[in-house]
Amino acid sequence: HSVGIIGAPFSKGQSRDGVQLGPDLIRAAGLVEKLKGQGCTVKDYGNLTFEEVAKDETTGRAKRPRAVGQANKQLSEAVRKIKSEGHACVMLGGDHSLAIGSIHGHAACGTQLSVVWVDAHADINTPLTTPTGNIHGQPMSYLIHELRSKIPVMPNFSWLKPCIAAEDVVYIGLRDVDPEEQVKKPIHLSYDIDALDPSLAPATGTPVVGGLTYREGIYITEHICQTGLLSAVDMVEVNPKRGGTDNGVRSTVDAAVDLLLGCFGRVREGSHSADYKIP
Ligand code: DIR
Ligand code: MN
Ligand code: MN
Ligand code: MN
Repeated sequence: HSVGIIGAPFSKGQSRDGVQLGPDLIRAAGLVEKLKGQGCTVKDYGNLTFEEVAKDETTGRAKRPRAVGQANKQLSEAVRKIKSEGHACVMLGGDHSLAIGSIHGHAACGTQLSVVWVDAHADINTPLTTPTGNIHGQPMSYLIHELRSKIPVMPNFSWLKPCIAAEDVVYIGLRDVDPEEQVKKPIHLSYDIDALDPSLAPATGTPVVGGLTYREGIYITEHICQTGLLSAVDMVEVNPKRGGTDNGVRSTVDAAVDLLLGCFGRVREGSHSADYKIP
């Protein structure tokens, strides 16, 4: 696998401080070295930088639309570039509003995508119906063709056009686990760490009891790897300020790294040599 990594230290799609630390934390846990150790070629494109937006009033109920729109425009362009250079793209978040730009940039390569959304939450509220106003609970609504008429005009979102068909979205982890259906299109895997059980991944802004086990969480990545169709991955919502203890933070970050390794060929049966090839 040839992997391109882009960090997006952005938190304004929700209200809790800390999730912007995710990209550097996941790197510090050895992601690049471990991917190389299992035979991947890795290019790290570094972190995006985001400018402050002075006045950012709500649109409908959606909070901080200008900051979120601008950050996702930058991310979309970065992902598009990484895909055009031939890599599987890994986007390290940051909060889940970043799936807007990540999926849009991936889709800009021209192929119809399928999206596998692994999350405790569906993240398909619209800016008018959201109960919290947080855009990390809304990204799917901006991306799906069928919901276009439900989305108002928003500042810094004019670049965004829906690019996913509703029938091409698979949800996993909505506290009702289904193995994903057969998909033939390139896969965009969007992994919210809160899909995992909080006992395993407590360092996240909105933990919900009854989540995926380590085994279930990793199984999804291994299965998707084996399809040979994985084209981009988001790993989002790791927040070291919400973990409670150092151990809680460590286990969350380690889980994020293991999920990404599973995406790119690691198998739990043990360590094969670096030149081991996924059949
Ligand atoms: C909630 C929380 N449904 C919202 N969403 C989260 O704000 O719309 N998504 N945390 O991952
Ligand atoms: Mn989410
Ligand atoms: Mn979630
Ligand atoms: Mn593979």
